[in-house]
Amino acid sequence: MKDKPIYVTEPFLPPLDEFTIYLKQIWKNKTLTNGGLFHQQLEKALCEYLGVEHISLFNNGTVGLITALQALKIKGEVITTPYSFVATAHSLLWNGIEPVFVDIDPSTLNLDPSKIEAAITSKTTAIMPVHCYGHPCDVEAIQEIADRHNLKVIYDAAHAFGVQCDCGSVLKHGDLSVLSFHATKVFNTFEGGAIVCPNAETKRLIDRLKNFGFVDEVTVNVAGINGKMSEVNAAFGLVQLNHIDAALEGRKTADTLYRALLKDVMGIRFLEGSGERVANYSYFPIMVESSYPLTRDELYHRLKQSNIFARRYFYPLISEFPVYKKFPSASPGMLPVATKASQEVLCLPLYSSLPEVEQLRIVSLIKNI
Ligand code: T4K
Repeated sequence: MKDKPIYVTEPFLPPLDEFTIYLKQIWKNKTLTNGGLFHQQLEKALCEYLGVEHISLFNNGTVGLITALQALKIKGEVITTPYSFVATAHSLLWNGIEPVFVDIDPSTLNLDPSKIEAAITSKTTAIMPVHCYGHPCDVEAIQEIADRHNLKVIYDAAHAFGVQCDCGSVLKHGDLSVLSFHATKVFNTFEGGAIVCPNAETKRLIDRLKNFGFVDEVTVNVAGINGKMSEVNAAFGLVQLNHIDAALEGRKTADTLYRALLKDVMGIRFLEGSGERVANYSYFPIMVESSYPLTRDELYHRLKQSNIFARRYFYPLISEFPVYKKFPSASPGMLPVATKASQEVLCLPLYSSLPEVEQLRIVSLIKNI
């Protein structure tokens, strides 16, 4: 008999009866969406939990990214990383912006600040870095470059729920930060996302943009979109927030165990922990190097045969997809670190309810090749 399938992640589900209480309330109130009570409560609760001042909820992270670019009126070229989920660059194309791919830092797999300046042209208007796997970017170096060249910074913070840096929440950096609350994320609302805004005025603009541009019942002053989060999603977020610390603790335990078990395996390297900075343990990427007896893809398939569904996040690179290949900055020769990382990376299953016995099984498969 085959072992039970283990996926790269499993959504964190709080007790169902706690959610039912909220659903009954929705049935009673009959407000299903358009900024209802739970929407307002979740915005407030998230500001408190994350340590930020203004949040605008969205129906998913991708629409959040698209709207963030609209809010800042970004045009021309934007410098970004090829080592991310494709939604990062798609948000640029949907705004008619050319993505300019810049290589990543081998130790963090985030955009390498030392390579940014060489990619700036007269058309560059912004930088869109990603806090990949929840590891904070070098926010100070990026801001310094942005200030020097008068560029905006929009962080794709899809992986960075709850991540701290030396000066508090990493989400406070840049002009805007965009979170994803997709089912596969540390904190989820089934589908969902949010933009962290620096002030009330920007939040008001973004709130309008996500509601078709309505100022009031009869006034529309910008071409907005429908990016609203429903009451059901917001209610789920509120329930989940009550249990998020336990979920993060479960992830931390699993992360620690992997690190201990895999530390001396020849040819398997993993990223350093975030040190003093607080991580959220959202992924557990390993790099399968040439000294390991199998290639990354062979290991991926070998695990699959044993019903372990690890994932190659992020392979292929965004710059390798046909829709992006045409851009000059997509040339693999200019992206050696990202290319190597995408060929070596394998994200092992990591979630709060991952049983220790399954982790032991995964590690013994990796060790006993
Ligand atoms: N920026 C970055 C850096 C991102 O990583 C993402 C999304 C975005 C922007 C866009 O944010 P959103 O618009 O999505 O809010 C997944 C997610 O769909 C995507 O949200 C995520 N990043 C990306 C990294 O991963 P897939 O295609 O790999 O997901 P899928 O359906 O294969 O799920 C992976 C595993 O999770 C499944 O094998 C089983 C488990 N799973 C999944 C779902 C959906 C469940 O157990 N239950 C579920 O409901 O993209």
